Amino acid sequence: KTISNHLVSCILNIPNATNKKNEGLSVILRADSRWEEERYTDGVKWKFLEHKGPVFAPPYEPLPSKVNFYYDGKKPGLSPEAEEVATFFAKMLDHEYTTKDIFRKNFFKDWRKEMTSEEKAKITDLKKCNFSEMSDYFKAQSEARKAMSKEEKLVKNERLLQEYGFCIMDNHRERIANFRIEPPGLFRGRGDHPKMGMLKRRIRPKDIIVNCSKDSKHPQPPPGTKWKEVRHDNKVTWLVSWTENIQGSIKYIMLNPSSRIKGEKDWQKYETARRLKKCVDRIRTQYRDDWKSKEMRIRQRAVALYFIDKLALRAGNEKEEGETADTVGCCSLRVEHLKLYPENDGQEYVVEFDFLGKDSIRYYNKVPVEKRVFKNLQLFMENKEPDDDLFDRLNTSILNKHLQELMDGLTAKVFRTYNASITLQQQLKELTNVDENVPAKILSYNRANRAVAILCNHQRAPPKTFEKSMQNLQTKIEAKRDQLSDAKRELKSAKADAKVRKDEKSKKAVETKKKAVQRIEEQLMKLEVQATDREENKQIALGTSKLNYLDPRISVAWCKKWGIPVEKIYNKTQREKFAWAIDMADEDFEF
Ligand SMILES: *[C@@H]1O[C@H](CO)[C@@H](O)[C@H](O)[C@H]1NC(C)=O
Ligand SMILES: *[C@@H]1O[C@H](CO)[C@@H](O)[C@H](O)[C@H]1NC(C)=O
Ligand SMILES: *[C@@H]1O[C@H](CO)[C@@H](O)[C@H](O)[C@H]1NC(C)=O
Ligand SMILES: *[C@@H]1O[C@H](CO)[C@@H](O)[C@H](O)[C@H]1NC(C)=O
Ligand SMILES: CC(=O)N[C@H]1CO[C@H](CO)[C@@H](O)[C@@H]1O
Repeated sequence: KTISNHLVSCILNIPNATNKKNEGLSVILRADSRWEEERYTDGVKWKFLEHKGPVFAPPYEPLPSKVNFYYDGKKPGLSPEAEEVATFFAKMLDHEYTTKDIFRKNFFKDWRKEMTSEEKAKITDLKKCNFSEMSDYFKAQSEARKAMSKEEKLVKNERLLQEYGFCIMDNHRERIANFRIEPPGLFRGRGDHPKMGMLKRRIRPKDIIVNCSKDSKHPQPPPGTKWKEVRHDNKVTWLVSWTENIQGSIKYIMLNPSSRIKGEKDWQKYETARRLKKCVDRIRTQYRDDWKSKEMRIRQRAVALYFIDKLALRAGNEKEEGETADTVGCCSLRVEHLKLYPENDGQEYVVEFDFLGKDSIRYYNKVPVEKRVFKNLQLFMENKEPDDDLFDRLNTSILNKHLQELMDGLTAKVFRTYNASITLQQQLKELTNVDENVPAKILSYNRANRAVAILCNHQRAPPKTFEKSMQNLQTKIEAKRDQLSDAKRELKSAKADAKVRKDEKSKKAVETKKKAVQRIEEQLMKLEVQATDREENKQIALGTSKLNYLDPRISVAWCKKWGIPVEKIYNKTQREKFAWAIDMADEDFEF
């Protein structure tokens, strides 16, 4: 690997690399070996793991006595436990949640559990509770925090980060992703979650399971407390775990995406997609044959697979627990989600899809399909009611099992990753123009990205600030245009002047003015490209595909090939996540 590779990793991987000379050196050494080290077998993830354990949420600070809670116009006073839970509600008072019946009911029920029996007897109706003084107090506090200097906040965060934010895994010092434990509060959940408003309990040392190696310096619990358990399991990658009380799910503290272990997982994902590239022709031939199968279950499976391949549909309904919205995936499509348009003037066979996909995002698409698929769909829909399953002989587990048989590690997601990545690579080849300057090339890059995001249905409502920020940009462009005409006028008069005087000084003045015009022209062009980019990006969410479906090596290779700084296409978080690709990909990488 070249020195430049090392420098890139050095600059990208390490906070404050520039002002920590010694550390910079160790980083260079690390970057050298990180992605090329031997991997363990038998599911072993590490041989040595040492860390400091989690950072707990700060303890509850009781309210000053001047801040009161009112019940039915009186001041009942609250025990510290009941007061703490009341503050969670007070902090959310301006939020729509606190007007929702389920939220209020769940909160009140859990709050009462924290009350003394006297409080319980007195406080029986949430409607009679007045939290406004508490709420005002927290608003004032939050203003005060905002006023606290940025410097102070940075120093505090940096200190915690240095102490708790890193672990030693084998020979590397790695960033930990989420070493702070979330403070207690009220559960929100997505959409109309039936558990919203419930009390999310404070996590204490006795809830915590620590994982580290036997021969490491074990993390110490805060004085006077004990961990629930200390384990030494090197077949898992988490450092700390606990069970949260709302859904009963296990939470983990893991390494940052920039770590070797996460990078490796990401890398494997894209390698699987590259393996699909090699066998996708065989898979396609097979499912086309299966459209003619005598067995209905095989025909249904083959049509579903065609949708997954061609339309990048998800396999099943991956619902969040408690999500009540009626969302579906390929296997759970119902007759009502499809409309068939038979031969328009003997032309095409068209299917119209309209359903709610993951996160309740509407999927709408009207696509031509092959005749055999169309005929099969007609058959599947025969004698069915609108709310009957389209694929009555298929479910997600059958489909996933079949995918596994076709290729080791194959899931519906792999088709998405494969198609998104290969499409990006093709689009980049098509759209990048050798003669363009850097801003224009970046515009081409973003356009290639948008083509992929549209393919994956990653759309969004235009951001609320869109019009305003667009206006600001237009104002800047106008100002730059004025500046340009001024500069051109000055150049013209300098030229006229030089013609008369014919001396060295006036010739120099012409050169200077010429350069100024050029510089302003470039700045103007940059702004105009930015405006085009923003306009085209109005309804597309680029982040999801960039982060989850596009092999970062394609982008890194493109940057290296055209001399575009990686920072222009990946922000800091993304550069950390893709450190492995930035290190590994050469300019001639092909997906
Ligand atoms: C809540 O209490 C505040 C005083 O802290 C008072 O100004 C306000 O009117 C009360 N709100 C209601 C709805 O009673
Ligand atoms: C990717 O998906 C699009 C949209 O369905 C399809 O037209 C295209 O053929 C696919 N490309 C590859 C290489 O699979
Ligand atoms: C899927 O279908 C198979 C065969 O009909 C059945 O054994 C299995 O339990 C089903 N799985 C689910 C999750 O419904
Ligand atoms: C980088 O972009 C992602 C979207 O992909 C965003 O969520 C994140 O906040 C950004 N990070 C920084 C440091 O700007
Ligand atoms: C390598 C090692 O020490 N593994 C231990 C990890 O912890 C589990 C219990 O949580 C033990 O069963 C393993 O032996």
